[in-house]
Amino acid sequence: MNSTLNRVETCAVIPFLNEEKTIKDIVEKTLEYVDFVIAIDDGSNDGSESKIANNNKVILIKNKINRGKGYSLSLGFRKSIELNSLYTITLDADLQHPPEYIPKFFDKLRVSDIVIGNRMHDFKDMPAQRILSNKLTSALLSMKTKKKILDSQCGFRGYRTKILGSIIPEFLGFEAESEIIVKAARNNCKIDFINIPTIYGDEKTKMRAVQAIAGFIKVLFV
Ligand SMILES: Nc1nc2c(ncn2[C@@H]2O[C@H](COP(=O)(O)OP(=O)(O)OP(=O)(O)O)[C@@H](O)[C@H]2O)c(=O)[nH]1
Ligand SMILES: [Mg+2]
Repeated sequence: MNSTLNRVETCAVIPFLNEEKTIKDIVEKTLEYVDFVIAIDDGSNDGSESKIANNNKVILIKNKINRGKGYSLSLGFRKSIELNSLYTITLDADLQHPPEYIPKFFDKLRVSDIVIGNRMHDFKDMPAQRILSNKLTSALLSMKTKKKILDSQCGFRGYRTKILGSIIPEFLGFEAESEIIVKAARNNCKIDFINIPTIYGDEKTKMRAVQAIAGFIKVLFV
């Protein structure tokens, strides 16, 4: 069978947990730039899912219980592979990642395997502990991968779908985003960065510091 038949060009994977204020907006805005949105409801209990309008361009995957961002990303990646897409974008559901930047990711993906959003050129609005943790984790991952990693924790990314099979995360939580970088470097993927704005509003982080640090340390040893 010719694998170019029925090719979907672009998918966006949006994992979310209790984002009832923003999920409708982010899904609708993202659909302006991609063929399909794959939204993964990771055990939300605030009715987020019901805010997503019925649309045959939205594929909703539901975890009965909360499994973690890494686990949810892996489900989204598998679905995008199954759809035979060319490019896969990931973005957060809390409106920190403006969908109007998606075309810039596609442009860069013509010459890269993975494109990661970089916020570290603009940190006036970034909380101090995030500046510190992003700088530290990026420096450690740069040493581990021997590549210049500018913003290791940014979830706004673009991937050539054909490389996703080799970087699907095994870690379940936020540390999966670091694991992906390690696997990509190991598989000689071409990793690039594009500047995106740093946006922090009144949203509350769902990241738990102790869990995130412990997870990151484990990734350093894979
Ligand atoms: N699937 C899944 N997604 C989650 C989970 N926790 C958070 N998310 C989603 O992951 C995205 C990022 O979560 P945040 O809590 O904002 O984490 P962050 O952006 O890395 O941290 P901040 O810099 O503090 O904003 C959002 O879209 C959340 O809804 C989870 O347990 N499972
Ligand atoms: Mg956030």
